[in-house]
Amino acid sequence: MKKLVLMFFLAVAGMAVANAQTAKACCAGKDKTACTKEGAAKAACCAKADKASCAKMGAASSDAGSTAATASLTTETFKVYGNCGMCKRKIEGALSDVEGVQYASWDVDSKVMTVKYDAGAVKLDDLKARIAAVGYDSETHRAPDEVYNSLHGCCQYERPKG
Ligand SMILES: [Cu+2]
Repeated sequence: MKKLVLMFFLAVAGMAVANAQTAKACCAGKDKTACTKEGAAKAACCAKADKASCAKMGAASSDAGSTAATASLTTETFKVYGNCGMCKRKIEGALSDVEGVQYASWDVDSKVMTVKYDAGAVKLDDLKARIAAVGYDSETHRAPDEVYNSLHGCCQYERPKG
């Protein structure tokens, strides 16, 4: 129990340090994207060095930890065979814990998978292989027959030739 409390305090302290560094970069003018404030507001930011008066811009503000990753996301769309909402959960679930994947969505009607990912962390081939591993074919990656055969009856989509 004591360990948990200690970890909590360390996490809070860590966030405070990160905020202070953001404000410092802003004040020094090193990181122009780190501070949206000008003039008096910027002076207040520098004096207080807190995140409320020195905000980071855009998507970076929501998650300071992934600032670098959000800078270079690749978006790809490709067809994944499937039938229903249950398929959708499995297909998207195959990518939910993959490092580097920021977004994964499969459209039941069009069968189009859209992924946004960090190409430096994971390759499109790996993503398609993971989807195939849970039973779903794409044009380039075929699911193992035994996995396909174990899908729920309503999910056994018409497979592409091959
Ligand atoms: Cu299904």
